Amino acid sequence: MVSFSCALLSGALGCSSKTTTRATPCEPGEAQPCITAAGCDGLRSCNADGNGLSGCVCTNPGAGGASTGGGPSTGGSPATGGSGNSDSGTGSGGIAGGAAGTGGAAAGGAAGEGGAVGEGGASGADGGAGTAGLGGNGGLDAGTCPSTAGPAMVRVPSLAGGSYCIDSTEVTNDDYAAFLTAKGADTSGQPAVCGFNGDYTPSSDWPAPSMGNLPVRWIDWCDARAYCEWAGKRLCGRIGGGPLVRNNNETNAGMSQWFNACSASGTRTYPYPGVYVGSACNGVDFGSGTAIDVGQSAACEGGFPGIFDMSGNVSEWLDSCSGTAGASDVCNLIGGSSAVGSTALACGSLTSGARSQQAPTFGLRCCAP
Ligand SMILES: [Ca+2]
Ligand SMILES: [Ca+2]
Repeated sequence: MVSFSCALLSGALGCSSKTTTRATPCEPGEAQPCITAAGCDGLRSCNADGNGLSGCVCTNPGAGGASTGGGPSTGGSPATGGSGNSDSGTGSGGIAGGAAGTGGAAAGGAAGEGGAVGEGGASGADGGAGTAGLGGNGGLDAGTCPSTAGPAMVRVPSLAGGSYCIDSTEVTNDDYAAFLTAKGADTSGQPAVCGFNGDYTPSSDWPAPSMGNLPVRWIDWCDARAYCEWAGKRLCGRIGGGPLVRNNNETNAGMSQWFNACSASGTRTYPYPGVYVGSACNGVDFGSGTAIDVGQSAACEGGFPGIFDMSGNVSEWLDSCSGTAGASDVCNLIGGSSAVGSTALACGSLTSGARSQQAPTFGLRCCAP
């Protein structure tokens, strides 16, 4: 048997591991570019058993969803479309579109970007006979996101085929003030690593009158964790549950909730398509010099629709720490802040602080579940 490295060929030819000697067709969890007739830009991931690839997760809205049916066209009937629900993200119409797609070319719909915001129905209506079933999403139907407190959440697809929720914006001063009001002086119920944390109050610029929509800053890791828990959410961590492994999988789109959302499942360097745009998100080239109201820059949207300021404004705490000693553990933040430039504003840009550290560029957003 011939064995050769195909690392350099993987993008173009679909080589999916370091050698050709494997018995299985792909490596579980790995991502490969989509190649579809419907112009889908995105990725498909290897199934958990390594015996095949999932449907494509398209990141360009025009392409709708990706294939669950696959296979060559046999002239299927038009997709019937349907109604997507932009509030619940259930994308029921997307399912109809995807079903029609199975009769068409290899482009029917598992988890399309349209589905992420419940627009699957609209995309489904575009599916024509014998072409591609431009369905929305059948994969993002796992219910509504928590909405009891904090920013509205957006449901995004994971490469493994499921989905989860992430706050649409950084947590604001108003959001955080509600948490402090509800908690009062009660800091009980924290994990042992946060035993040092006897106060949830930001260490500077607080109270913050007339700055309600600015992102909360000057909070330590334990404050961020406690806020998310209070809001019925959690600090963004590993897809499927639990923390990330610090400096290991925080920028792996198949594992990291935050990075998958920012990078549109690993297909973008920044939350917006293409190369760095200094005027898009609030970094040093944006010109504000400090944090701005969350969602203020409409150009700083993505990697999935309805999510803002993943790049810049404030760096965001992750559930990713060096150990369990407590205050001295080092924990990572991601996405850069108003104080940094192009490279440090990428989705995969990590910074760090002690678990107890509070700084003017340290903020958060939450994920669920
Ligand atoms: Ca604190
Ligand atoms: Ca940010």
